[in-house]
Amino acid sequence: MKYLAICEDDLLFQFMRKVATRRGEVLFLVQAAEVTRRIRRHGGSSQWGDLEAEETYAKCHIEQISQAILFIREAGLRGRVYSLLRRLNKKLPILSLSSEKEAKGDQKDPLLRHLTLENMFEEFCAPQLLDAFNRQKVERIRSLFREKDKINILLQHDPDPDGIGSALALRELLGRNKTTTPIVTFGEVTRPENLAMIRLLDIQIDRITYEDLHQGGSKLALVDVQPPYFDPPLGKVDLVVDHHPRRDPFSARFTDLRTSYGATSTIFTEYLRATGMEPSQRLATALLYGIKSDTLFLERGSDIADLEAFTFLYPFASRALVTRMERPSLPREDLAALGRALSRIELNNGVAVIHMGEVKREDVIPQMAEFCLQIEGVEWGVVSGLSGDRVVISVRNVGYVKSAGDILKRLFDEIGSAGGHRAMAKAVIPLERFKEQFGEVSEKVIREAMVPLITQRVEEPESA
Ligand SMILES: [Mn+2]
Repeated sequence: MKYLAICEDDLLFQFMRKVATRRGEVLFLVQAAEVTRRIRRHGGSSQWGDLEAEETYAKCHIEQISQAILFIREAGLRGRVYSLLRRLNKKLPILSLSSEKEAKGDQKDPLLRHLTLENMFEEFCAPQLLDAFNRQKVERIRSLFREKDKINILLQHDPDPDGIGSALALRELLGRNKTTTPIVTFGEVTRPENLAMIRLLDIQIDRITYEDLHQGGSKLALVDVQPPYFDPPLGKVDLVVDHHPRRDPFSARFTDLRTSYGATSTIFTEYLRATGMEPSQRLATALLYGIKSDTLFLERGSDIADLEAFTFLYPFASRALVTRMERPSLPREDLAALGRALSRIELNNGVAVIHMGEVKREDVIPQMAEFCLQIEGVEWGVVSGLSGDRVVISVRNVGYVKSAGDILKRLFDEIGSAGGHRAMAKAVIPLERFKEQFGEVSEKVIREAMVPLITQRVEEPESA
């Protein structure tokens, strides 16, 4: 493709420099020798001459030009140059850039297109403005912390990929490491995909207590969550970057809330871009996965910004790793236990109960519970296993039934820790306590304890 850009000065060249070199050859035809020299000095190709003279276009080999771009602000001159071009080449597509919506009299020419400066501004300048905005935010974030500060990056109770990716990015933007800037939570990562993510990307998430949070004057940064989420209150918060709506008021030294965004990782991707930082494969993969999982692959509540961030990250990220996170692998050591459990699976009222015995990796338990929901007729998956000296029970259901969290709490809260929500819950009980209460750990015991509660609770709405 060969373009001829006809302009009064080198402004268009400044705009088009990158596009020009990427899209093919652009010859800038201008009126003054000085402008031609300036363009050439910056690596562009340019000629000068009288824009209204036929021989100027002969010198430019107009017959070899595939498209002309007109950028002449003076309407009279623009009209005359357009007419001349059209006379010289009837088939030449012409793009006319002007501040007016459309010049009169040209509407009949199907090979003439108008683009207003307004549109150009949007195309060329809007990303720049956003970059400047983001750069300013990053400067502000960097100024919040002194070199000797320890910073805790706090995530919600069950950290998800968006929070984890954002935390990594914040640490990167600050040029810090996991010792001075740990990623912390009061809870723990439980979902198999998220466990796969931190394992595959080697991300450390530490459990912290309220007492330790501000210990030694540590600073506090919240990503993908806001202070009112926490109870008891957190005390002094230095930074909040999030995309959830602000439900309750809070104060922090720095806040960047973008509620139209589908993911906090999108905000951090923009920060990185604006500062010209190329993300490592690890960071790009984490952010990409954060955006992908928070927006259900750019469907739910996503914004054009999410799509742009995703597109930016994609070449840096590892698709193979993302695939492995989405389909967490089952450890070979635990396959035998799984196989045995599956072969004798029994269903009572849509409840599948499996006891896996000892497992090498605890996350196979929730993975298995989730898998149960794929079995025909199953509405509840209850899977238990022994991990060290703890009994771990994971429950999943199809969602429109009574709360899994409530049931586990009722059964096990006294002797261990139990909780979760409607569709997903977990209990962890010290083996000794479990034995004191139930005698032994077996499928039968767990089935007898749980199934009545589940079925009773499921039937409640009907009798009500
Ligand atoms: Mn999020």
